Amino acid sequence: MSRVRTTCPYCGVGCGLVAEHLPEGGVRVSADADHPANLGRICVKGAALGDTLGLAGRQLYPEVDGGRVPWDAALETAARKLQETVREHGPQAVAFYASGQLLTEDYYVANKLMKGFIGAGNIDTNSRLCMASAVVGYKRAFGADVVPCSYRDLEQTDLIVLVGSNAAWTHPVLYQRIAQAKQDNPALQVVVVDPRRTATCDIADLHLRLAPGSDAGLYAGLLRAVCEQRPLAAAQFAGQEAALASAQGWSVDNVAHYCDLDRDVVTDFYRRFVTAPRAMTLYTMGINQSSTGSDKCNAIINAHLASGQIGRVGCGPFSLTGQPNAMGGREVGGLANQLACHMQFVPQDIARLGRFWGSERIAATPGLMAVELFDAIERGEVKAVWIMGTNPAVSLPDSDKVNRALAACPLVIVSEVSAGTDTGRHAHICFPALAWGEKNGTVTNSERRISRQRPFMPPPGEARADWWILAQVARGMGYGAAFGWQHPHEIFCEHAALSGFENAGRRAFDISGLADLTREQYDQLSPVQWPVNAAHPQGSERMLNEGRGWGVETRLTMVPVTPQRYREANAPGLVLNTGRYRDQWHTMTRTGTVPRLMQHSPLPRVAIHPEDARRCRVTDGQPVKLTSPCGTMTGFAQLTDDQAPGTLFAPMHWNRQFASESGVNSLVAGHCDPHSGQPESKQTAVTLSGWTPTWQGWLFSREPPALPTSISRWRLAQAGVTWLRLASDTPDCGSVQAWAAARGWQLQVAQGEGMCHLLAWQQGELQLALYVGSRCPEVDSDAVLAAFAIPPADPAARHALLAGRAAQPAAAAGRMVCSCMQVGENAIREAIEQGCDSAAALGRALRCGTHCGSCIPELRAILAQRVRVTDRSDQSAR
Ligand SMILES: Nc1nc2c(c(=O)[nH]1)N[C@H]1C(S)=C(S)[C@@H](COP(=O)(O)OP(=O)(O)OC[C@H]3O[C@@H](n4cnc5c(=O)[nH]c(N)nc54)[C@H](O)[C@@H]3O)O[C@H]1N2
Ligand SMILES: Nc1nc2c(c(=O)[nH]1)N[C@H]1C(S)=C(S)[C@@H](COP(=O)(O)OP(=O)(O)OC[C@H]3O[C@@H](n4cnc5c(=O)[nH]c(N)nc54)[C@H](O)[C@@H]3O)O[C@H]1N2
Ligand code: SF4
Ligand SMILES: [Mo]
Repeated sequence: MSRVRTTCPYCGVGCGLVAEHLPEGGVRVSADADHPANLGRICVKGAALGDTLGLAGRQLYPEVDGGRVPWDAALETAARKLQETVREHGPQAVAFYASGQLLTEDYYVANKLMKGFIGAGNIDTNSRLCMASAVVGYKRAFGADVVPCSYRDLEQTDLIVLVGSNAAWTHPVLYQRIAQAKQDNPALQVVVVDPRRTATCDIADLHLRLAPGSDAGLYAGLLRAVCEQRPLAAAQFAGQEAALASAQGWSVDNVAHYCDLDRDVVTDFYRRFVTAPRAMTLYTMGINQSSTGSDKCNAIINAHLASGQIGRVGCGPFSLTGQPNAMGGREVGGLANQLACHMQFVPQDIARLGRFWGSERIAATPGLMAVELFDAIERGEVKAVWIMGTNPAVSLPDSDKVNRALAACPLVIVSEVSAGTDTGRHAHICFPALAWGEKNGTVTNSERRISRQRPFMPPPGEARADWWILAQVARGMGYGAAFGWQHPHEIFCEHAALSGFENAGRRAFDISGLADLTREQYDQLSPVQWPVNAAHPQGSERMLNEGRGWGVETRLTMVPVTPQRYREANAPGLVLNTGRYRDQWHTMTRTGTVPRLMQHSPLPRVAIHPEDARRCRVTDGQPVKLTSPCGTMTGFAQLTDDQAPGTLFAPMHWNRQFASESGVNSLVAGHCDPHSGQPESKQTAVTLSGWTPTWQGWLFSREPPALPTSISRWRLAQAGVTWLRLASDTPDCGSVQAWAAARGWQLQVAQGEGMCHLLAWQQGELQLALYVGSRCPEVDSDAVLAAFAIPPADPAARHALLAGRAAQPAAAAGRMVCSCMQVGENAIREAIEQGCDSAAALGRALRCGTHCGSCIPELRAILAQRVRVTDRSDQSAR
């Protein structure tokens, strides 16, 4: 049984994992106890990686115009068409749109081809939607994109402020580290700043439930509070006077008003920060995804600079990266407004890069950033786009427009691991890429730590590494000499050499210490934090030591900030916040097909405060429609006071393969930050209305059914059986019945006032089961799914199945809470009834929460509800 140490392909925590082939087949994925990012921890998505390795749904061979072609033909077509576009319309008519899920080696090659040889700046990345504002924040403050902190700081601090981060679900292993640190040191305080009450609040000493988009006001007030306590010496930082002046008006009263917080809560937060010996702010999408995200980042950094909470152990403004290699993208120059290895669009750097790459065609000006890029495609200015490792048809704002732009673009090339994605459907040329477990290279996590992703599976079908595909096309375009690598190790060494090339301490990103690795050393590379160079041969845990700059020419800078909430703050309607579910990854192309990961939140829910629901006459679980000037989406109402009145939350995940109209980005306008180009994905003004479809219900089918577009549908994951939630305003559901009848299947129908149940049989095997009504019928889905494998034996059992029940009903599991140990809400409530009074007790009784621990906040929430109910019944007894 071979064991391969590798790195997780999901979030930017960058956990070390161990993959083992099991003798009975399959792969077990577990935590690497020795990796410094996770020290033996793992989360539910990481633990379920073994279930994502199947080849169903994979893109396994190259295609041109929808037909399978040999590799040579696909590569030749791509190279020729790109060359033609450049020849006829110039290099600016070509663009690449890449991803923080590519390996550093892939990314380096993509950037080199576009900026070095095609000669335009037009390579941007989904990281534009993710951490572009964080990059601007760091560059303005430190003169370079330098993350000053390390995960080890989390165990050596006194205060952790999580701002706009739901780490319990999105950086689960870091969250577990914080939870453990707090258990080991009860003096460690945790503050959560988020307009929603989230699972992350479970360990919070204080939750600031501020008004959406008001964070810059909160931090401007903090800067003022810090300086009142500890005035700054004159000219300690560049820009200091202007920054302090901009914070002057932010008294506690003004902050409380602006952020819609209690005065006492604001004072409490400021007191904790000002008195903490060591403090960290961890921030993610609630800050970055804003039309003023860069300023919000600098508002946070300003407070850290002024308080001296920076460049020391346990201190600092720490931007957590989302994707496994968002950081690698920043290093290789994957963003359109930077050059490779932290070089800038300035004459010296352009010339330097030309010398190193041996090219006279280096892009002279920044290229188009993501949202602008797709606008330029729509206008017909960009005529050829190569999309790799990202699904912009789902994830970019104003996605209906993005789809229109791609549909009209003369040349769309897509490198993908999944077949038939929403973006892939627009492709003229489709390249099959290697997936996690097959590909080979490096990634960099949030704390600048470079780790190896190592292959443990053979390449399937004709899939090839992204770097290889790019290099072949580059050769086809005539740039062969610069793209001649045989192995990712050679690319990595070139990248490392470039980072040190004529650097002399002027560029923070320097891994020249790794430029001479042998293939064997590269294969064995231990996780290491950059910079790695002659001065720091073992890497660097922390940058900006003692609050000084990171290199020879840096001066730390404070940036004046004028707080602004969000672009549509004055538009009528409710404000829609969007983000992540615990068990799904982005546009679901990989996690959506894993039943275990689908159980926690099988449908896209729109979280609504009960007051708003009452006003809009929406009931819990009801289908709802959201509308904005850009488009519409449908989801299912989830009434909860975790949501503040006036606000909604919907997941970003659902694509068109999983739902006919549940993409949130159909609603989101592409308002971008003027400095970073990052779109405001967190605040969109929308109107909400309840939808009472004429009929709705469930369809289970062995064969994917052909349904008319008038029926809205949501797919739930189940291997072998298509399982759909349906809703429609068409008069009846006759089209499904007609479809089944046309196949000559034997139909068993129960029809009544406002309901129709239908089973279709062929030679004793269940082919299809439909349960619909004017209200959504309750159906025991486990029983129905089981009947596809083992048909019910007797008429009574068939009758029960027609009613949507099992012949002998088993105890229903209820909503799945612990995906790892498969423990549902009903069993948890039962165990609480029996006396379990803590998450630990539940773990002992049912094993829930004992594997990855991601569900512990929910276990505690169910326990807390139970306590509240008991309190209330005690009171009524009195
Ligand atoms: N399970 C899971 N984990 C993931 C991912 C995934 O798809 N699924 N994706 C990864 C990626 S790429 C990323 S970028 C990260 C994102 O990680 P996070 O940023 O933690 O995730 P989000 O859910 O996008 O948003 C975080 C929080 O911002 C809050 N927020 C919204 N508006 C505001 C505001 O105005 N102020 C403040 N303070 N907060 C606000 C939201 O309510 C939400 O709770 O997750 C990574 N991890
Ligand atoms: N409304 C709203 N929109 C958002 C966000 C939000 O919070 N709200 N968050 C934004 C953020 S932070 C992010 S990071 C983006 C993410 O958005 P996307 O990047 O569009 O999401 P993914 O589903 O991860 O898309 C990655 C695609 O690459 C494929 N893939 C995986 N590995 C490889 C590989 O090695 N090679 C190749 N060639 N392909 C591969 C996958 O099958 C998948 O189709 O979404 C952004 N959009
Ligand atoms: S925390 Fe992130 S990196 Fe670690 S196992 Fe989970 S998804 Fe993977
Ligand atoms: Mo992200």
